[in-house]
Amino acid sequence: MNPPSGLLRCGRHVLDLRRPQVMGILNVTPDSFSDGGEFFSLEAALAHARLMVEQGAAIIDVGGESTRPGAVPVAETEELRRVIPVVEALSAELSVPISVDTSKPRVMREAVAAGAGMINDVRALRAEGALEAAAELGVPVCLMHMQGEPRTMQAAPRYQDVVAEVMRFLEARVAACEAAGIPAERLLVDPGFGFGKELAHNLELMRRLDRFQELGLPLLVGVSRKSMIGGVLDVPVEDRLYGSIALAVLAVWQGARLIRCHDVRPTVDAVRICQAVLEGSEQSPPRHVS
Ligand code: 7PM
Repeated sequence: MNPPSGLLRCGRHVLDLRRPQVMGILNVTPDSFSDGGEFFSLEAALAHARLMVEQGAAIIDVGGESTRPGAVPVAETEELRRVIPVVEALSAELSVPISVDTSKPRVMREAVAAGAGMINDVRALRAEGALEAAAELGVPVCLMHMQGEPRTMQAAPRYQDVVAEVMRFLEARVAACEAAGIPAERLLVDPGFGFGKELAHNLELMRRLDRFQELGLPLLVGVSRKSMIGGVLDVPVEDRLYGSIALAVLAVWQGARLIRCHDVRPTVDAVRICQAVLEGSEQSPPRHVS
């Protein structure tokens, strides 16, 4: 893992993963943060990021490519146009690091130049030139498992043993990173809930999540509002908060160190309660009183 320290240097910030933390999601796709009409509002996106930090997010994940099942790829120039102004504005003002949710080497480079302190890649640096870019940039990288590509990944995902196969994939990507000059101390791993997985696969990954601790790297988990909650509860995306919290607790209980989510305040409370039980005491001071 990153012990001995548990501290991850993200550019000019340090992310403390000695205890589990929350990553707030900031989507900068055209369907988010409308200006009241059909245009994306930079101010609305910035205000939402500020709110998530006030609510206890330890890092903000900025993404301009929709990786939703069935989504079509976004052109590089369009992704840059969406992401870079937001990264630039946020990194200048926030007290927490920014991660950039991208698979494109040029977006990684320009985002880090604009102040991003981490790369979150759902393709685990498999794109042409991505390993080299990440090695050069020197920031931490989250390697996520996905079977297939977003456009088609939910068509017929198949596994013999989903946990073993996801583990083997992540081990191979960690090895590829090390060979490219990215030390393990700079890596996080993520089983990629919902990315080329059916409900039963997602449930099994969560049931056996503790196995991923064997990799010895900090584990990131993203389950917020995902279809596996809809699959169990049969509720639409706007009614998935309680299911998201339940999954976040199961993940932290089994060793996850970073929970990627939309609803930061309730997730931070749940993570802190879970951690208090794991530790036997609540050590951090109250965040808000009344
Ligand atoms: C629609 C459906 C839009 C799903 C966006 C999504 C993860 C991630 C995403 C994750 C890491 C979402 C996903 N999910 N990065 N990016 N891990 N590391 O639910 O699980 O946000 S996009």
